[in-house]
Amino acid sequence: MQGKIIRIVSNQYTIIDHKSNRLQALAMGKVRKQDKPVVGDEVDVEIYDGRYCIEKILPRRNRLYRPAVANVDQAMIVMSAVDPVFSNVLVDRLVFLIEYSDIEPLIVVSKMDLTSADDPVYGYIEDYRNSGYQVILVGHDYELDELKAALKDKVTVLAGQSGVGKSSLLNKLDPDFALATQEISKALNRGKHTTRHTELYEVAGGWLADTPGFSSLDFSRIDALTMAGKIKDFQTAEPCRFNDCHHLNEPGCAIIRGVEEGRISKYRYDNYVAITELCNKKKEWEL
Ligand SMILES: Nc1nc2c(ncn2[C@@H]2O[C@H](COP(=O)(O)OP(=O)(O)OP(=O)(O)O)[C@@H](O)[C@H]2O)c(=O)[nH]1
Ligand SMILES: [Mg+2]
Ligand SMILES: [Zn+2]
Repeated sequence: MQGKIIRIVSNQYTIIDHKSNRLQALAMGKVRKQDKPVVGDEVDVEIYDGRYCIEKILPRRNRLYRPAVANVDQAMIVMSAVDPVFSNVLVDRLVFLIEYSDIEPLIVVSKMDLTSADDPVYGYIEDYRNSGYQVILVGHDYELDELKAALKDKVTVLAGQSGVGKSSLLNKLDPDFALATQEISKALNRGKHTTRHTELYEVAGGWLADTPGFSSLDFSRIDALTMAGKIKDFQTAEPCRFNDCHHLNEPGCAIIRGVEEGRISKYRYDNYVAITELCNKKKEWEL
């Protein structure tokens, strides 16, 4: 049978099958030797001697290392409208890293209750929507229906700087989830050996990783050309005729023309240019 790993504690794997049954399994030695299973992995499970055993990891669509999660559908970027003030630079750093990892970004703007009608955040929200990103607004007295619909049936990781309201949002989405993650961080802080523990929690009919990701914002191992190829608005614009174009100052570049003609946002293009300076500093395998 097949299922998804949602929790790993040493060699004990909690797997949920397609009928939402939870079962406890062990990993066969050969599976652990290849590439250790991580939460989010889809696996084949067999019964040996009356015990469930993971026989095989199915091919991964993508994989994150911090937190270790496979087959991630989307990363929810939480950015507050104010306090701290909305930063398109930070949003784009996250968006570009997330798209580079073959994961769909979902932008959630929090603390919208603290904005007045003329807040510049409304312009940014429109720009990101025009660029092809889903942007959901939340705050005190905001309905969470749209966010819940976006989380349903998806594996989601969280991203966003401190103080933007990630915990408050989770607490509102599902008080049980917030409690569960609090208990875990307490338990982990108690011992000296704070083992890394990532778990997928069922929230709004989907799966949410309990540890936020993309906190390092390190572009040094990222190939700028590959990154450019995955940025949403760089793809929807008429494609660049140079397949090795970095879209920086190449004459005849379609992206630069898109910026000049207003189809691609100037500040988002500038964010891209600034980030390319941080790329390709280290080889993928260097530590
Ligand atoms: N007005 C308003 N305040 C909010 C909202 N969401 C969060 N806050 C406040 O913002 C502060 C930070 O919220 P947290 O949920 O702790 O932020 P966090 O992203 O979890 O921060 P870290 O755990 O440090 O990463 C708290 O004082 C919250 O009460 C909101 O939608 N509206
Ligand atoms: Mg928090
Ligand atoms: Zn180009």
